[in-house]
Amino acid sequence: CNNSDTGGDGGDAGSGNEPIVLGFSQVGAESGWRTANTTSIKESAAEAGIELKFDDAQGKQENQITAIRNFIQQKVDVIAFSPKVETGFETVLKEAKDAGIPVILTDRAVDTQDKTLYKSFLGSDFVKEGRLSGEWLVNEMKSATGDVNIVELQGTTGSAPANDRKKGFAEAIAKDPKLKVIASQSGDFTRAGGKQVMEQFVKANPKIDVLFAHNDDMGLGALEAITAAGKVPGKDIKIITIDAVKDGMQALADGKFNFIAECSPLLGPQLMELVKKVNKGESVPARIETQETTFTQEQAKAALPTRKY
Ligand code: GZL
Repeated sequence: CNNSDTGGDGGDAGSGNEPIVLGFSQVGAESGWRTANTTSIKESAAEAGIELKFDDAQGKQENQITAIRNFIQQKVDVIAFSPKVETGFETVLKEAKDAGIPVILTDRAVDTQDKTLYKSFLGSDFVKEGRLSGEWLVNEMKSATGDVNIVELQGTTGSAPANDRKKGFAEAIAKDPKLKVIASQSGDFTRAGGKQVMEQFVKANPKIDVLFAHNDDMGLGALEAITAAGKVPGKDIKIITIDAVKDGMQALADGKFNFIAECSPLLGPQLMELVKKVNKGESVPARIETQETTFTQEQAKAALPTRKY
């Protein structure tokens, strides 16, 4: 039962007999990061003995809203989800609150004033990831002469990672006026999107010195466009990405990428601990940030053999 239920048809999970029922709405399967995140959630639920109702929204916000409504109808004990975009979830979150079902946000945040609509946010500081990416570039280019032309592949339009990574990166590179973002467009966090937009960037901009991609997958897609244009990735065009999934780390180790800021998808274990606490009505931190690091080419070579995802 959830923390306000008195043993209704939500089962009496509180007595420890019935498993806790968790409804989880996932964004989709757009990237290697997302796949690793889904695996972490499913495996952790099984290990924790939590009954998981998992819905893949296939990249559509309306499917997430429908899934959350279904979870409410099914009277699950706890709802968790990764909101595709920051806005448009307030109504359904109010419905969950009115139904007495606690909600946990994972990975991405919603932009709401009403902080009572969810119990906790578990995920990364995306502004910091963007800032670390920009700081690396400022240092890398400190002795460069003349303008450094940067193109930016943004993540999904309206998503917290896209908004915040862009913000953090821009703040960091503002320290050096020769660093200029000459083009910035969403590739929707996918390889196909990264390739397609980078093809346009290369056509329209004869001098590109740096690509900043909001995730590895768009950077990997962009590699095809860069080599097709006869340029050497990692040398003619330096590439900075975020996530540090295996394929991205391999590209970094191979010298095709130059720097990656890590964003951990392994949120499952911490999520299940939060679910148990919230189900018992225990108080939990409003925000829990994951521990992350950054990688250079040499660090990627050293880390690859033991990389979990
Ligand atoms: C970040 C996550 C982003 C990843 C992308 O926490 O929301 O979505 O950086 C993924 O790879 O698609």
